[in-house]
Amino acid sequence: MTYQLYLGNRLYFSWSIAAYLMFNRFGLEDQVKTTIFRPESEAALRPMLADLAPARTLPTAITPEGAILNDSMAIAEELASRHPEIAFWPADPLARGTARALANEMHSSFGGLRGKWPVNLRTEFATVAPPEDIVAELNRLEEIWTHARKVTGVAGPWLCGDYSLVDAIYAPMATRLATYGFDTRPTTKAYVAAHLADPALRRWRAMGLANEAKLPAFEMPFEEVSWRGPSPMKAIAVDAGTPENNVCPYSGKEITHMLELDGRIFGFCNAFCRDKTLADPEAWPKFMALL
Ligand SMILES: N[C@@H](CCC(=O)N[C@@H](CS)C(=O)NCC(=O)O)C(=O)O
Repeated sequence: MTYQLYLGNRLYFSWSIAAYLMFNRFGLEDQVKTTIFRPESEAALRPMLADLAPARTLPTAITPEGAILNDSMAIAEELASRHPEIAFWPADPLARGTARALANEMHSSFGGLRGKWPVNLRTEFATVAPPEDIVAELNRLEEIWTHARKVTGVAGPWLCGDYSLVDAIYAPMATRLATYGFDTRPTTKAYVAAHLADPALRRWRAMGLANEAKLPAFEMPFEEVSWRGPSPMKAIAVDAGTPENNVCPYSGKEITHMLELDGRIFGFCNAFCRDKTLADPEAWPKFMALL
């Protein structure tokens, strides 16, 4: 069974992050073929999607039968119906209802944050004082995230127990709050930190850093500061040396590109495999197994 998944530039497209996580955080990565669109601006996207009609936005997923799911919640609910063996939603009815309520609120609300404070996985900015309309949305997020944790009694990092669709839906909001330093409220702070440390999100960001251009139309004119998530291990690209491994840890193919980490050299089958690893070595279990 293969799904086609169409997403936007990994650094800037918010709902695309959630859709990527819906497949890759829940073990469906082998059942999905992903295509990334890279418009210079959001306005330039529509003509690029002509072949996906009636879809006009990203993400869009196409089921094996050809149903076009051009909405994040449709993708979420369709995956949950099609894969009852996967815990997309919590099994407990109280947690499941709470998760669904919060996921749908994300989808229908927070227009101020979504409209004016674009997702940016490339960098973080010096803390910006949130304007008045945004303060109300930040307070609302703190309220509903605290509520979800309280009613479901969770001790772990996620909203309603184990990581579920509600967490995938809020992942781009969490990174957005980190990007502008809006993550000051206590529940928000801990929840944002959990997302920034999440290996699946770290892999998405690492692929973005490796493969996506900096696009002025998606950037804000603020001072850049270091990433608020875990600092990546320091590795550098090298042209010479003898790698410890014989084949690429991801593809098993012949080595053409190399990096150095802690004085040790490792090889990969192309620049992308090398560069996504350079961006965040710890995010890649197959590389870490090698290390
Ligand atoms: N309702 C859609 C919204 C998706 C959406 O607005 N995507 C933006 C990019 S993050 C987009 O495609 N914008 C281009 C446009 O509206 O023309 C969903 O939940 O997936």
